[in-house]
Amino acid sequence: MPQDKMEKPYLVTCTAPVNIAVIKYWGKRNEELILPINSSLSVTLHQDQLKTTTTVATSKSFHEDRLWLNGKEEDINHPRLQSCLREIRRLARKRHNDGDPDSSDSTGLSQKVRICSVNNFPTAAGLASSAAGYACLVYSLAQAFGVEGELSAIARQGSGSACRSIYGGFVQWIMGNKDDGKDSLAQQVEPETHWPELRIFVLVASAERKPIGSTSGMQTSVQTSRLLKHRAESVVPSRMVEMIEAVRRKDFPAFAELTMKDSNQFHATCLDTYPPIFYLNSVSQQVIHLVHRYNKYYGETRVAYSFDAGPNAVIFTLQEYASEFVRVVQHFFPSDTNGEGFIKGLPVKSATLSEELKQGIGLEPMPKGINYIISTKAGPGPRVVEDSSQHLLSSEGLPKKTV
Ligand code: 2P0
Repeated sequence: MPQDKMEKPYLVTCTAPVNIAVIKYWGKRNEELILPINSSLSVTLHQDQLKTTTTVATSKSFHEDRLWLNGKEEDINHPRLQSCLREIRRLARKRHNDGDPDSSDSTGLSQKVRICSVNNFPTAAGLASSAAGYACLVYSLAQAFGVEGELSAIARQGSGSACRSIYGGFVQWIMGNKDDGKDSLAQQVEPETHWPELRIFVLVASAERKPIGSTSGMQTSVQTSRLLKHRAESVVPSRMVEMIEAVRRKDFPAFAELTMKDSNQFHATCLDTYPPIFYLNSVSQQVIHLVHRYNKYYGETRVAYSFDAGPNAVIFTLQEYASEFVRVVQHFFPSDTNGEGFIKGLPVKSATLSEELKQGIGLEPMPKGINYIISTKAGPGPRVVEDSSQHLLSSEGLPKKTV
């Protein structure tokens, strides 16, 4: 082969999901290895609605590693990205040295990579884009380098919450106690098929960048909040046990109450941080009131909310209550686009609201408080995309025009 002839790259494309924690991770005991101060538990959201897609290309002709995110070339020398690349290459080398005949050949191991990644939702809108992003990166690199096995500890080194996006359904991140982090791993508690009646709605209040990123926010919390220390040591361990039980039993009221209490305590630790951190806004507060008044009206817990490092609410409910509650949201957050386009994702049946229910809730409507709703459910973990027309990189290893 002539020197200047480009060797066609090997391409692999994967997708990975977003996850929403119902027992929150907030605070690290080791910044570099990303080891948390408490365990956490999340629900993986369905990729039909929210996902990251990543293509990894390898070729002998590439002279350097390169990265494109949402259509823009980015610096590949980001320390966390480098940790993930280094760990995958280490595992691939180990597999090769152990003599696995299916592993990449030694020339494959030294090849440079090109990575191209896109989200189908706004980045940094508080929708855990780093979780889906790093889970997808690590899963795709593992495919490209022929690495199998435990990937959550590698994804964790990209972004803590990313380790939970390596699995579908209900997932716990066990904090571990080793200094090297080898026991700080994600584990599936139940698969996505376990609780088909569970419905999830993301109420998108704002698509703006969050004011304080999670990484620096949780650093300040660890340094200044005694409430966070109390939470990690004395609250979360028993909550994890109760939450796992509630999920296993499909006990919605128990699941819902723990979810709301844990979200509230996370935001309380943000307020206990000095200087304080505010992620909730007036729309978030209205959603909290709405959920509690709705549950009170029926005299049982039918709906729960959870908020991450931003003002968007994630609503959990059961299929039988879903259409009425969405109508309630539309009534109390009237919007210009209240009809077509307001609800994206899984269809929601129409429902009528009684005057009694509206009056029972008794809140002042907040026009345009919510931009749109993403209607979804629990979903599976990362997947390989078999259709080669879906690669984000061309056969020359450059982003396709559509990316
Ligand atoms: C969680 N969050 O458990 C919590 C709840 C936000 C609130 O994990 O520094 O982006 O990359 O490990 O994972 C957000 O933090 O932070 C987060 P790093 P990450 O989902």
